[in-house]
Parts: sequence; structure tokens; C-alpha cells
Amino acid sequence: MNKALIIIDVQRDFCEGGVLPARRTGSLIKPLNKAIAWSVEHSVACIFTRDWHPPDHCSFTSQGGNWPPHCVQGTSGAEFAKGLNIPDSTLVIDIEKDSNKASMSYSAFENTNLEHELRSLDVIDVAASGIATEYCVAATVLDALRYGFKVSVLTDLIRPIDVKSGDSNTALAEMKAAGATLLTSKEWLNSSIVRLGRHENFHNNVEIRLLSIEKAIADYHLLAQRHKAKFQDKIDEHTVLFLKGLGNDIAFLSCFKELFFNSRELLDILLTKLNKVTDSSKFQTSKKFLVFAREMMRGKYDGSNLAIIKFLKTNIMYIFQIRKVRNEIKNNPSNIDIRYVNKLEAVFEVPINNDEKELVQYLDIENKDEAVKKGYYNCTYFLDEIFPQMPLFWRTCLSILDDDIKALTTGRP
Ligand code: VGL
Ligand code: ZN
Repeated sequence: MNKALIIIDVQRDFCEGGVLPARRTGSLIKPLNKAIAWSVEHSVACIFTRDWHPPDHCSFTSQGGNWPPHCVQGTSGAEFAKGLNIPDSTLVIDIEKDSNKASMSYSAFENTNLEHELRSLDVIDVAASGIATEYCVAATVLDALRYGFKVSVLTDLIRPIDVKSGDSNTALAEMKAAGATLLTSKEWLNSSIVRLGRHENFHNNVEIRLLSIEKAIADYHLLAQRHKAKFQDKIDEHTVLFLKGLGNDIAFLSCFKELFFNSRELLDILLTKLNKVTDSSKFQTSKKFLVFAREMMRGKYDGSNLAIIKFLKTNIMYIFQIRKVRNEIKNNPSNIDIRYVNKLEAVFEVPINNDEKELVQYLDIENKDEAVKKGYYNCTYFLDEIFPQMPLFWRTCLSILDDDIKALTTGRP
């Protein structure tokens, strides 16, 4: 279900001022950066490839090839183009290609682990951008189609060398005939319905939220089984460290995201409902969770005799954290380390904002004073537990609230 954006060979030697410049690269970097930032934000993996030749590569004129020496390993010409933004994200992958002196290939799939990377990210859909349209872009696109990926070519984010004018148009026609979709990056962004969906569209539909969580759990079980089988017999005290880093696994992070984004929406729905069935000045709206939670913990609503209040107070840690984790996933996913030691676990630091400090005293965390001083606390989720817990929690919570509402409106419990 996942998508990847492949940024092909956007390197200094292929840009204006380089030894083998493609055309109009001056107008490439800015829109490309935009697509990259959008991708990371929307959990689309970004694969950066680099032409990475030894100094005596067979494609060089000095060795009887067609090209001037370019993109020589370790030289400044082989660096990413000036201004190209490589985000610091677990979703960014770097691939060096054509680094074998005797073999010559334009495709980013040949002699690299690109296919493996894409498969392990569960990518089925790739978009191609970069340089040069009729060489490395074309070859990579045709290979991707051959491997069975769905391929889009982002026509405004590719640049040709066009040794003969028209070369790149011929290549584009060939890519299209082979099954690629040609479209602009703007069209691609707009048409990209990312695996995680647009949560706001489902707002206020409890059942859809719960179903989305159930689906995340099913996805989780599948992935967890696969990872455990992969690692199980390899684990001993010496190898444990090497097996960390499943947080890089976009599919895993996606389940996690789905679980927490939907839970966060359920929290909003809950608070809005709570607001409706009571005097609205009494219960705050979802946007004011902190105010509401603080007052609730101080006992402000105890007199209401609503069972849901008791339940929320008991579970304040759980609901406080749902908001926090959701924010971490949204703003700082690389902070979340999903790993397998003997259990699958997610480990990360939860920041404590100023306006949350008071609430921290009600939370079930170690060394509260120290946490407040440092501005964060450590959180570990055992994934086998948290995934099935969450829908149970919400079903219980919502049914208590429904009973409260019934009692309030009919006068009977
Ligand atoms: C390329 C020419 C030589 C490319 C690489 O990246 O398209 N072109 N080597
Ligand atoms: Zn090359």
C-alpha cells in the first residue's frame, strides 16, 4: 500500500556548473524540495540515488566510454546538488549506483538493493524524479515497471541531457508505452491518497475509527509475525543490538500511526460528546483537553456522578499519552524507536510542555520531578499489549459514556 518517491542522481556534476549538466536544473531544486518535504510529512519514503563511479569507470571517455568523467566517488561532483534538501527522517534512503568499474548501467535497480528496500517498505507505488530523463530516469522507470511496481513519472521534476534534441521526448513516450503514468508533481501530490487516509474526513464517526484501529491491529500482527520469525533464532545477548531499528520500517510506523491517530480522534469525539450532554460551560471542548483534564483531576466534576469521569480519572495516563504520542508521530517520528529485543517495543521520549507540568503529578511515571526538570519522560510500549488494549479501552470508555448519557436523558441508569 505504501508509496515511494525516487530522486534520481540529483548531483552537482549533473547540474548547472557541473561536468555533465542536464538542462534547466536551476529550476529543479525548489519544486523537488517541496515534493520531498511533502513526502516525508505523509509517510512516503524518499529514495535518493547517486551515480557513484570509480575514477576509471568504463563509461568514461578515458576508458573508451561515452561520458566525461563524472560523479566520481568521494568527489564534490558526486555530492547531492546544492540546495537539495535531504530530510533527517527514517523514511529517507540513500542508494549508490553504478559503482562497479566494469559494469555500466543507468538503472537504479541494477546491482543495488533498491528492489529489496522497496519491498521491505511494502511499497507498491513509486514516483520518479531527477536526472537525466532519457538515461537514468528512463532506465529506472522501465525496471520498476518490469518489477511490477506502479510507476508515475513527475514531468516537472525531471531534467534531460538531450544530447540530440528530442531524446528525452522519445524516452518519455517509451516510458508511457511501457505503462508509466506521466503527471506533474502537483497532480501526484493531489492524487496521493496515502495509506493512512485523511483522518479528518471521518471525524465523528466512532465506528470508522474503531474499524481503522482493528485494521491497524491486523496489520501489526502480520508484520510482527514476519519480523519475529526473521529474528527469533538469531537473538542472543551479543546480537540483540544489531536487531534494533524497526522504527525504520515504514509499515510498522504506519500501524502505530493509525492506532494513535484514530485514538486521538476518538478522544476528541469523546470530549465533544461529553460537552454536549452536559452544561457546555461545565465541560471543555476537545481543543481544551488540558484545561478539562486538570480540572477533572482536581475533582471539579466529581459531583456530577458521571461514571465516565471516574473512568477517565483512573486512566488519565493513558489518555494524556495518546495525545502526546500522536504528536510525536506527526512531528518527530524518527524519535520513535521500534525494536525487537525479546518483545517488540516502541521506545521514545515524551516531551512535557509547560502547560502540562501540573498534570504530570497525576501520571504514572517514574521520577516525576526529574522528568519535569528535564522536560521529558521515557516511554516504552510493548506492542503486543498496546495494540489489542486500545480498542478495548475505547469500547469500554464509549459504552460507559453512552450509559451516562442514557441515565441523564431518561433519568434512569
Ligand atoms: C547518467 C549519464 C551518465 C544519469 C549517469 O544519471 O542519467 N547519465 N551517467
Ligand atoms: Zn554515470
